Amino acid sequence: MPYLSKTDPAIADYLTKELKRQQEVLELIPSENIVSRAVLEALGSVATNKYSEGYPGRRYYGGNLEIDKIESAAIERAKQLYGAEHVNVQPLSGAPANMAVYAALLEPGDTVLGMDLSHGGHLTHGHPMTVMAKIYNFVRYKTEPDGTIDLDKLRALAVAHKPKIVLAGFSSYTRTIDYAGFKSVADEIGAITMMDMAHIAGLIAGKQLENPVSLFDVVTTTTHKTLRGPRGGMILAREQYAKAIDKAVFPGLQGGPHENVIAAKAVAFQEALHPSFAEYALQIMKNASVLCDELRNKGFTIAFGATENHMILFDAFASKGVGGKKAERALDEAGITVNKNVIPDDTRPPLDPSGVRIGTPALTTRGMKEAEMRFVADAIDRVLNDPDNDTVKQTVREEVRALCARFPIYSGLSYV
Ligand code: DSN
Repeated sequence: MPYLSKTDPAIADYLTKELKRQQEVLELIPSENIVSRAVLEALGSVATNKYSEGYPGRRYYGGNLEIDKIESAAIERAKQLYGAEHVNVQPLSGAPANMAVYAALLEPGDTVLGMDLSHGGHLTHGHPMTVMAKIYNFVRYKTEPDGTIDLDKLRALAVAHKPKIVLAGFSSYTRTIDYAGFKSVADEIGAITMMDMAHIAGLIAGKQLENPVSLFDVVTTTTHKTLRGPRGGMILAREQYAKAIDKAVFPGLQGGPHENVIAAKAVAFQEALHPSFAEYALQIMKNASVLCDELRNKGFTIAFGATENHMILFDAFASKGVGGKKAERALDEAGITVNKNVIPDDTRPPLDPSGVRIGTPALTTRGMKEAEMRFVADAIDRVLNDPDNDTVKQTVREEVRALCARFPIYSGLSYV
């Protein structure tokens, strides 16, 4: 990239260092991944220059002939991937996608039944700090001590509060969801079913987890987690909700869509349609299962009891007497990137919670398998047994660097 380093050496330098960081650390944040060079190319393409308010064939700007083809390809590929009746690829990310669904299907004051944040739900599922919680009435369900969701308790809440939407989905829950059970609860009270599959969209596309699209009315997602596309959002819905959802996205909430991102979504969807993506999704889950077992064997307390997806949440404070904030920093210093996270009904503050959330999508993209997961569990254990010990962190750092060199990413990519 000779242009950037000439015109803006400061940004080129930051990007060079960020590239090196990504190449040399173990990326364990479960909502992050490593996109292909083709996705990067589409993101950095000339489509970034174009305004295209509206939808393919119905734009408020001229010059959208090719952009229409790009957005239509993204829509068609997503439909094929998930068997959806209607797809909107314009949401800028997951939160805007969820907001658009609420705006499309609810009136202010209507009730949504969603998952409590500390039990795995997302901020946009009703956390009191969000704007959505000021507009709509969120009632929140929790998980059981064994990590499951009790459908009888869900039903009791639904009957008592009559939500207009029953919302499944999560950002830190590690078990599977009984979609048929959720739907039967929603059907009993005539509610709309909505699933936020952001975390597991790639595992569903890769046919390793059940696809909620045919059963649920509306499904939202991001495109950058297990699905391994650009940062962005998407809504899949039954045809009967198509018009309302499209109107809520534009002009309801957003202006011009980011067509370079939509081009990159199309590229990622094509990659996910390839049979090799199913192998990738399967390996993500095998890796998570081994990592979880290894950590449990080393005495880590696993929240929700197990993992049935790509993600593991462990109680660092109960396991090692180390709070999430300190654990995150110590692991960072050892070249292992994780994020601190609340555990169910956490009594510690959100910025220094008890938990640490990890996942295997990025390591699996690098080609790492079960043997490498055993090393990762051991490295995490060594660091958290002695988080102030610089020698341990330095030793792990060197081992991590050597491991990453065996599984290179973005070879040849340069910003100078
Ligand atoms: N912030 C995302 C995550 O890390 O899971 C959810 O939106």
